[in-house]
Amino acid sequence: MNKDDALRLILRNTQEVVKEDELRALLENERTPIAYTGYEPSGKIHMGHMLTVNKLLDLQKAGFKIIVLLADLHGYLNEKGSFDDVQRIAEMNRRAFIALGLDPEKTEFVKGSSFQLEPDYMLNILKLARDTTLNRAKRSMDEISRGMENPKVSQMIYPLMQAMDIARLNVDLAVGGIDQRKIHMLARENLPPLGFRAPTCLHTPILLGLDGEKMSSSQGNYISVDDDVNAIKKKIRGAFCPAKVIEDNPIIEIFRYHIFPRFERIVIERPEKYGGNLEIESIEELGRIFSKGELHPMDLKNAAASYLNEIIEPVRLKIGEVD
Ligand code: TYR
Repeated sequence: MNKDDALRLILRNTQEVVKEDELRALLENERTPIAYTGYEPSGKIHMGHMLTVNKLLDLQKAGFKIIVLLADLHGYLNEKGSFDDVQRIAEMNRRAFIALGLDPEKTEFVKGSSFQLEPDYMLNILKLARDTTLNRAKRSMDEISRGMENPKVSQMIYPLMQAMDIARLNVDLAVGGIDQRKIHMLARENLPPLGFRAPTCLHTPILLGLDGEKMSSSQGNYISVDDDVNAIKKKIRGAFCPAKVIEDNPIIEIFRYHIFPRFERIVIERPEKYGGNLEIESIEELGRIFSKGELHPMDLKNAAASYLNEIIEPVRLKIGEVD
């Protein structure tokens, strides 16, 4: 792939890159650049996770080496379960990420606890603690942790460790949702005084839930990789999808972020009397047709459910198989 195509692929569906000239330089580099994303262990791998997984797949195609950090200790610090729980769930999550297409031959999976308790790493955390105000650490967690009215000290250590992971894993490009931005900016500023490189950062948008509200496990307003075909259909059928509106329409977002990156061309099946099947080659074309009212939300939803199932079904089956 030539550099321009690689850059275009990397920037597709992202919200922000800090900074584009640095990203360009990484592509020019002799050395294979390293990109990473970290995930707190989660009981359900869902469409939100899939968005950054899709981006890691793009980066892999563009020639990056990929590291996935299974951030078990971070989950522990952020009150996601006991230390045993988070380690166990991290292992399950590794299977789901592999099933989503991150080939274990080409992707390095690293558990946070495998290096974050080393003396050198911890000394660096303490150094970073001396350079970071409490206020900055707290603000960097605004969009990552609930309950920040009364944060624990552990949640102030969390962003320092995330920054230090970047240095320790020798990461060139830190990838995450836009909610990771403040921690990444802290890393860019506070790593260099300790003698480490400032990472380039790439942020994906945060997707809305199917009801058009924030995604939330308590609302069940998203699709996870273990949903079966009936659950997918039911959730999509109930989703918010106003006719002719493409902005903040969660079904259109599913096409943009999940379906078009995996299928070059899609077919929307419709009975002859409603115009027959529609072949669509890009999200732009879909947006034009839908906003003109030439495609009914129900037909769009049926197609979304069937393509999503096509993506998720093999994942569901594979999760049981991968070692
Ligand atoms: N902060 C990330 C999240 O919200 C998890 C993470 C942890 C990412 C450590 C990177 C990292 O080094 O899920």
